[in-house]
Amino acid sequence: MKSKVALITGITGQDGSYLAEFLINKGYIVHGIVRSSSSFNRERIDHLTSNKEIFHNTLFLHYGDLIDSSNLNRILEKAEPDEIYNLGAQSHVQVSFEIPEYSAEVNALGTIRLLDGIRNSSLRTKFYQASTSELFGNSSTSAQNEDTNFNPRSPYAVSKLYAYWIVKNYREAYNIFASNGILFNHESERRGETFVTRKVSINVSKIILGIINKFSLGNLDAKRDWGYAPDFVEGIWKILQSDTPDDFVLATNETHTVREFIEEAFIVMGEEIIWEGKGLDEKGILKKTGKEVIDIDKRYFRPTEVDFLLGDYSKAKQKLGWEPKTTFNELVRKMVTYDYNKLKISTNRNVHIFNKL
Ligand code: NAP
Ligand code: G4F
Repeated sequence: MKSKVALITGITGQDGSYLAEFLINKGYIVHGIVRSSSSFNRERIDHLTSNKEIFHNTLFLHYGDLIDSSNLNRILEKAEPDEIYNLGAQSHVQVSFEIPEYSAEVNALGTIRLLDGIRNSSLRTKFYQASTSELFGNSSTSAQNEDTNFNPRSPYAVSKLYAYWIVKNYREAYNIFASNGILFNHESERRGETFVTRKVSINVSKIILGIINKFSLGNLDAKRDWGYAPDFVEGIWKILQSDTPDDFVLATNETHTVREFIEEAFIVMGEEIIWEGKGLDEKGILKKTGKEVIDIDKRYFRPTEVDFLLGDYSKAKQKLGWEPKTTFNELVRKMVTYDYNKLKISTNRNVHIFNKL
């Protein structure tokens, strides 16, 4: 039987790298779009590209960018995908306040460039759009589902709202199989290092290893519904295996503050953190030693914040048979253990080299 062909934008990112692995294991031929860069930006797919068997037969990389339609059209023509996963994005909420126009260019217009490429071709491809719980903003203090109102609170969220609606419009207007996955936060050992969970797992590990004394954070009271990226990647694939195109929330239906994530990260390392002070003067202190390990820096606060996210994934459970598998505590443990072990190995190596000098 002929293998299915998938095209992934954002293949070098957290989700793109897990999805590439997932699809290759399912027997797909995978094409991925990578951005040209002066330094190496394929670390997350290195294990795939360094496997000759995979790199010669099942994984094909193309230079490209979501801001370049002629290139995207050429890639569509060359790859002839059965499924397109549009995961590429300027995905950092805080950064989107600094580069709002670029964020819209990539996230909003990038999506229409792909959809229009499909519309103007003879391709009968399915299209997945990486929509986000950021669309909800502060619209609801109870669990959010596919019927909850949107109230985007950042240039990132507004750019993703355009993408969400243009997917629905092209589905209705041109009968394109296009679906939105409205995904709540999902994290992993491959999470970008400037997102709060990974920032915490790396810096807690560094503190325990004595590499740094303390680090700074912003709003500790924001609540997020945090899941594990590999679980969510399976849901992304299931969304496109459905008979009809539709929009689905993927979440864990549990919410935790940034503060709780930090507390759990220290627990994994056998430490307890206590909090002293208020607002910008708040400090995180290790109970055993009284050492200050966290302070607050106003640079990390956003002009407009999303205070509360909690997802109701009942529709995905019922229609796709999808459920998250990894609990909050397991997620924190996986991330902290990974970073601690990785840093420990490199610290030992550095000490070894230093001792030899
Ligand atoms: P990520 O790690 O930041 O990866 C983003 C990917 O997009 C990277 O491969 C990046 O390439 C690529 N990219 C950036 N600008 C591009 C451009 N102009 N043209 C083509 N590619 C470009 O993001 P993620 O966490 O995997 O998330 C995947 C998608 O899901 C994103 O669209 C994100 O907005 C959305 N989402 C994520 C979450 C979450 O919690 N992770 C939740 C909801 C929705 P480089 O490697 O070259 O930078
Ligand atoms: O980790 P974050 O930067 O993720 P955020 O803003 O929730 O966005 C992520 O999830 C979205 C889905 O809901 C995706 F669409 C999006 O692409 C991205 O993957 O921040 C989480 C929370 C925020 O409330 C932020 O204010 O953590 C708070 N925070 C506190 N201190 C911090 C920091 N965030 C970051 N990045 N860095 C800090 O020092």
